[in-house]
Amino acid sequence: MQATATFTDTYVAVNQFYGRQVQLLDSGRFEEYAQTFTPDGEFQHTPGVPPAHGHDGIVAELRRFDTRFEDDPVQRRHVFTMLNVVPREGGDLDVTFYALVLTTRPGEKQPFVGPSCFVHDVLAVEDGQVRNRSRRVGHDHLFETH
Ligand code: SDN
Repeated sequence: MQATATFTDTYVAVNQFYGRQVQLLDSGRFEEYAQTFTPDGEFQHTPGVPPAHGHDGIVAELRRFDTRFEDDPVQRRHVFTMLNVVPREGGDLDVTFYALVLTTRPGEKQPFVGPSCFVHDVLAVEDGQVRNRSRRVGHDHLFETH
């Protein structure tokens, strides 16, 4: 992205970033997913689970979470929608959006849907590169306020 990026440029860049990022996550490429965060990036995917910090911490947390599917092969897809991109003074972006997790099991045409999530990201845009400084995922069924 250029220094003179319009809001439309920014919105498109954020969408493209999320498309790449979520496909890394859903294909189990956790190292590459972690690299989409800044080196000191913070990631909390579930309220009550301590946030992971840094690339190694994020990979470790995703591997830990993934062990629940060791004997239960699934294809998970995180579907992001309703992006609300709010630029901050200084160039970071506050982004809030909805995320639905679809879980499909072999031979089952109908996916399981859930959790339904409300996500708050802080994105850094540096040298045209978008990265997460932080990601906090709220789960609707826990009925917490955002
Ligand atoms: O990266 C995300 C996630 C995410 O990683 C999640 C994980 O498990 C690993 C971006 C946006 C939303 C999410 C949501 C989740 C849900 C969470 C817990 C679960 O699936 O039970």
